[in-house]
Amino acid sequence: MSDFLAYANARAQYASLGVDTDAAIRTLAGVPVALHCWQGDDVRGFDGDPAAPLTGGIQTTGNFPGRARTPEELMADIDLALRLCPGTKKINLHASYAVFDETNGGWVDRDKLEPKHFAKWVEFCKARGLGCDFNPTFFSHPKCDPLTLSSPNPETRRFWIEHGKACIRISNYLAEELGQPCVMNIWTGDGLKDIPADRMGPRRRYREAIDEILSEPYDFNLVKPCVESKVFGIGVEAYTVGSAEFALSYAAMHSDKCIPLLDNGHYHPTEVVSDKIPALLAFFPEIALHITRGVRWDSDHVVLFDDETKEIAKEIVRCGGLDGHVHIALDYFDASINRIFAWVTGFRNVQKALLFALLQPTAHMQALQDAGRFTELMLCAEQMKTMPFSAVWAQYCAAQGVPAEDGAWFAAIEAYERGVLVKRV
Ligand code: RNT
Ligand code: ZN
Repeated sequence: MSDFLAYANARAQYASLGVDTDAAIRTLAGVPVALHCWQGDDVRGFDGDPAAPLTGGIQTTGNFPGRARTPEELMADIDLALRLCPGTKKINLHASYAVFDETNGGWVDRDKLEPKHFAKWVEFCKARGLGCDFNPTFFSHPKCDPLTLSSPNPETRRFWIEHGKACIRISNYLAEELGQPCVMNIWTGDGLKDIPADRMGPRRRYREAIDEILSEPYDFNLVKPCVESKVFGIGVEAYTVGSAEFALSYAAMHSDKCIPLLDNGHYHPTEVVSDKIPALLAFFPEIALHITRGVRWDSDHVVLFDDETKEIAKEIVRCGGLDGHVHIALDYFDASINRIFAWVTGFRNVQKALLFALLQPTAHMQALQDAGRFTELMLCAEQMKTMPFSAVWAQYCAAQGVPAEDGAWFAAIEAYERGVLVKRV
C-alpha cells in the first residue's frame, strides 16, 4: 500500500473514533522540545580539564568512539541529529559549554561568564531558527567542595551564587536574541554520602542561595528559572539537599519567579512523573520536565517509546500542557552507543509519544471514566494500542522532511560514524 493510501486509511479509522489525525500532526509540529547538548560529549563541556571526572553524583558509562571534543565537533553532531528529528526543536545548553576564543578574551571561570561566551551558540541557533534553554553548571569543577550552593563555606557559596546570577544574565541574552523564552534550570548534586548530623543547615543555605540568584533582575516571561529536585546520586546516597519537598516548596513559595522541574529519573522506582504532572498543574501555571529513562536507578538511559514515556505524553496533552504550560526537555547521556543515534532515538521517541497521545480519543475516554464505565474504558484504551499509528507517524515525518522509518535515518548516522566519528582519536 502506498504511504498516501496508508495514511488515508489510518485517518478514516481514527476519525471513526472522533480523532482528527491532521489536527494532531499540526499541533505537534508547533510544540518545542529541547535537545540537550550534553549527550554529545558525555557531559564534559569545554571550560575545564578535559580529563577531569564528571562529579555531582551523575555518571556516564561506555566508551563508544567519537565523543565531541570541541564546540565545532559538538555543533556538527547536533546538526546531524536535528536533521533527522521532526518537530520544533530547541537546544539545551549547560554553562560549561561556553565557547572561549580570541574574539571574546579567552577562558574565564564560571562566576565571570558573560553573554559573549555564548555568542557562537546564538549564531548557531539563529541560523537554524532554534530557541535555547540554559543551565548553570554546579558540578565537575574545582570549586565544588564538594557542596556548592549549600556549602558551609561562604566563599564556595559566593562563587556559585555569582555563577547562578551570571547564568540569569546569559539566559536573558539567549531569550532576547532568539525571541523565545529560555528555561534556566537550577540543579545541584549537593548531598551527603552518609547519615547527616544536620539536614536543615544545608537546605537553609541552599534556599538563601537560590533567593540571591533569583534577585538578579529578569523578565519572567523571557527567563524561566526552574528548580529540579532529586532523590539521590552516586556518592550522595544518604541525603540530597534539593529533595522533592525542598524544590517543590521553593517553587510553590516563589511561583511569581520560578517553576518546578521534574526529572523522571529522580523519584523512587514506583513513583511516576505522569501522575505528578496533573497534580502540579492543579496549582502551578507552568512546570518543566526532563524526560529520561532510569533503569533501576537514575541511570539516564536513552528515552524509548515505552509505557511511561507514553503516559507522560498523555498527561501533558490531557492537561493542556502543549499550550506552553509544560516545558519539555530531554536529559540522558549514554556513552556506550553511537551518541548521535542516542540523541535522535530519544528525541523521536518523545515525538512519537506526543503524537500517540494526541491521537487518543481523550474526551470520550474521560466521559467513560466519569460515567463509571470502566469496562469500556479498558476496551477503548486497549483498542488504541493497535490502531495504525505508524501511518500517521510516517505522514508527520514526511511533512517535517525527515525519514519515518528508523532504518532509513540510521544509514546517515552510520555514514557519519565511518566518515567522522571513528577518526576522532
Ligand atoms: C542530574 C540532573 C541534571 C543533569 C543535567 C546535566 O541528575 O538530572 O538535570 O542531568 O543538568
Ligand atoms: Zn535532569
